[in-house]
Amino acid sequence: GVPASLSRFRGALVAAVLGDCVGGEFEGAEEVPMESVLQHLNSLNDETKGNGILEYSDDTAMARCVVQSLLTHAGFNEQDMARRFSKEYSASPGRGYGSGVIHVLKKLASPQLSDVYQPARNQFNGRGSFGNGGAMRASPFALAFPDIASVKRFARLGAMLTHSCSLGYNGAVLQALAVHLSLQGALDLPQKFINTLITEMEEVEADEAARNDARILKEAEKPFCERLHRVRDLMDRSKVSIEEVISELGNGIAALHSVPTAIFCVLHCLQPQECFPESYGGVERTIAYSLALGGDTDTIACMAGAIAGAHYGIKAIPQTWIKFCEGAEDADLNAERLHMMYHQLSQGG
Ligand code: R7I
Ligand code: MG
Ligand code: MG
Repeated sequence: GVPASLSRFRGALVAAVLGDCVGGEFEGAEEVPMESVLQHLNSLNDETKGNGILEYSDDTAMARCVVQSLLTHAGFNEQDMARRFSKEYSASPGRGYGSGVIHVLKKLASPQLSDVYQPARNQFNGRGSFGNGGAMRASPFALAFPDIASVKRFARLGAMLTHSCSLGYNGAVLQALAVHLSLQGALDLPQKFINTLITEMEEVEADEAARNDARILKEAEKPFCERLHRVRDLMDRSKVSIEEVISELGNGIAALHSVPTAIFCVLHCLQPQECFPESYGGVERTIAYSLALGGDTDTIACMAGAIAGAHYGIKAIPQTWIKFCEGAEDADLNAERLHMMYHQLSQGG
């Protein structure tokens, strides 16, 4: 496909919603047999049902706020984005938010608040959250800004509104970078794709705050780089079991245990495999595989969906799945608007 084509934008934003909606079924499950996954996904082909019956969760609710804010201001505005997060939460608090982040969202509603980054800094005894809530909504930054420096900068700031620990916001940077590269067609060369991510994250994690957090939390010196090396090692192997993926990369609610995992899901599913029906295209394989890992399935499938959707484009997404998932058609319309913003910014330099 053509780099940064409309089809890629639509694929990215729609597949993220699908991953969230269909992944909700298995969130928190310890073991998910592929058979159950395929059965669940097969039920989406029942044409007598549909009409948005699978609801989206916090992942999509917050991503929609990011999209609306970026479009309204033709760029990043932290006050506005923070206000949208808190409004969305108070309008629909039952979307499955993390138990820590709801305190931030409540504080962000206060009109007296002068520093919108402050509530996030107070989380978890002042170190900030390392949950994947920043990363799960980071994809739209890659669809709004054509230049890689802006993608990194604004994905980080957007995440810091709720996640001030570097292990949280750097997960958002990594997710946005993966979508950014995928939009350019970088997954045509998977080795180069992972190497580029490692090179970029080397620079991101050289930061003083990141080194400090890694030391305090007893992680590797550059935690995301270390995980990306594990992704590269697993990619090179001919057979990898689900158990190995979970033990090497994780499937949990921490950004460190889910963003590299989502990237692996995409890479692992680039080729057809025996465990999937022959009719499955790349987006279906990627989402199915993400669910079969269990754990934080909605979020891993949402992030993997965005990266895969940017690679395969909207043609790879079954229309019946779109019909079943709340917010998927909205995402398709928003993708068109983001595509316009991206190309306007890239012409403006
Ligand atoms: O990161 P967050 O928005 O949660 C996102 C997840 C996704 O899976 C969504 O689909 C939804 O289900 O929730 O919310 P946070 O509350 O910031 O973080 C999530 C959880 O990670 C917290 O409730 C904690 O259990 C854990 N956590 C931490 N635990 C100890 N110390 C996050 N940061 C810390 C920490 O610093
Ligand atoms: Mg969720
Ligand atoms: Mg989740």
